Amino acid sequence: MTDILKQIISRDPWEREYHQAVREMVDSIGPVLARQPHYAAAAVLERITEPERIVTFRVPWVDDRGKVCIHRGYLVEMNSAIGPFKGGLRFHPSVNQGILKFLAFEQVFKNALTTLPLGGGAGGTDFEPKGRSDEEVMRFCQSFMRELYRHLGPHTDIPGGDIGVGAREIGFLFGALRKLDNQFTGALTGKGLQWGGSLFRAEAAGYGCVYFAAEMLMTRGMGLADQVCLVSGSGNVALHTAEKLIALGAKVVSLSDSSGHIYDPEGLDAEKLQFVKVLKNIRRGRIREAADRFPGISYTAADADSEVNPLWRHRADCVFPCATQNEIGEQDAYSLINNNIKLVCEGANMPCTSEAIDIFLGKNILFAPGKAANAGGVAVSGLEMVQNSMRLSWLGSEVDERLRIIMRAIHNRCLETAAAYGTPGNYLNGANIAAFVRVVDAMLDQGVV
Ligand code: NDP
Ligand code: 2IT
Repeated sequence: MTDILKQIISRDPWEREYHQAVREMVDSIGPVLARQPHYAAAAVLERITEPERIVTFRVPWVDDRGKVCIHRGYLVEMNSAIGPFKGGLRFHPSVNQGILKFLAFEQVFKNALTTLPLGGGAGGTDFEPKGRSDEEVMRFCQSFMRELYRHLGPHTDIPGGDIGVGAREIGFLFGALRKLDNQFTGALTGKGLQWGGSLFRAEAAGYGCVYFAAEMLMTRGMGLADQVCLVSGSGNVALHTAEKLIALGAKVVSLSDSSGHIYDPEGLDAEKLQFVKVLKNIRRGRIREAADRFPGISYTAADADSEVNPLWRHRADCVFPCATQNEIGEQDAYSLINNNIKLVCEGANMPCTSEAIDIFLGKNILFAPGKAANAGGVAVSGLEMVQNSMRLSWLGSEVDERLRIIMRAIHNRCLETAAAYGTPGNYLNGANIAAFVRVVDAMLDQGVV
């Protein structure tokens, strides 16, 4: 194990997801450190793995029954060498400092790949919006923002959405921020279209992920039409990934939530997808209800004791994990390989374990790491910031075209960098190295700060 990993693990032994994210980066950048001896002399790894700032704070609020509830809020400001801190806010009971450090670390490099001037961060809380009334979510968001607002600003830190933070939460957070700041600065992204949001921001992570997959398939003379696709999750990223796949003629046979998955051998169509969108975004129901509604769809409950997640047992050509971290483990990867998959494109952040990735790369499967494949979300957040600065809104077609250009540029950058460092076709190394070099060079230009 490298010295930097030993140091990180001994300092914060419980931050497993953070160790995993750092290990994945360190495993890729050996050739860079060998070619650039001044990096090690300048202690770049020690510097880049230590957040610039972490804030933790109490979030007190009162639920609908009058009970006082206390949650913990976090803001991890990881690196602002190439721009103000930017990353998602996650509201989920599993949130802790290690998870947000992993997300913020990934975000630093993802944002560097977009070519936009965005630093990296992440924030969130262990509050669970699921099952709460709109009024409870509003009171929680207002309390959360009462502390967070002092750290935000259009040139300082501009959070966006992530798990558990969608249009509703961004609305309540923005209302609170505007009231506290007494300014309409747009220091949150994912805003509503009538109050500073960008067309295609909601779609961007999912659509961008599919654009990336299409580019990868093209390198092997294939397209997405008729490819059988497994998609996990049924949130923002999953549903827009499915939507674009269907639009491009692929056959999407699954969606999931943390309780289980649905399987549709015929492939979801626009009507079924629309049902799921309303179910998840408006009725806030569970994915199981899609199987109750459509006779051709079956539902299988998640099974924590099973070695292989039943979702990853289905036959498919392309796999889009779009739910959460570490949802594809070693045995899941073997199951997918045995079913002859061709491509794994990470819509979520770090959904594949290191063991699973090694299996995919060992079998020469097209594998796209999340920091490249799902960068479309934050890229369009960056475009939302540009539109806010100019006080105008671009047409949807304009934003979508920029998204396509950005995803193609990231794809090509990954491929070129992978080849330049002796691992042609390895998108993981390409993404990690290209992003690392951009951030580190900016840090070195700016001295020891
Ligand atoms: P949402 O909250 O919209 O959806 C999350 C989905 O994942 C839900 O279906 C949820 O099911 C499921 N899920 C959450 N936690 C778990 C878990 N522990 N086990 C199984 N399923 C789970 O989030 P997003 O779609 O925004 O985010 C999904 C992933 O994409 C995350 O990794 C996020 O970091 C990443 N991402 C998000 C971007 C964005 O712009 N929103 C951009 C780029 C990446 P349930 O309802 O049961 O919890
Ligand atoms: O993981 C991610 O890139 C996000 N959750 C989006 C962050 C953002 O600021 O739009």
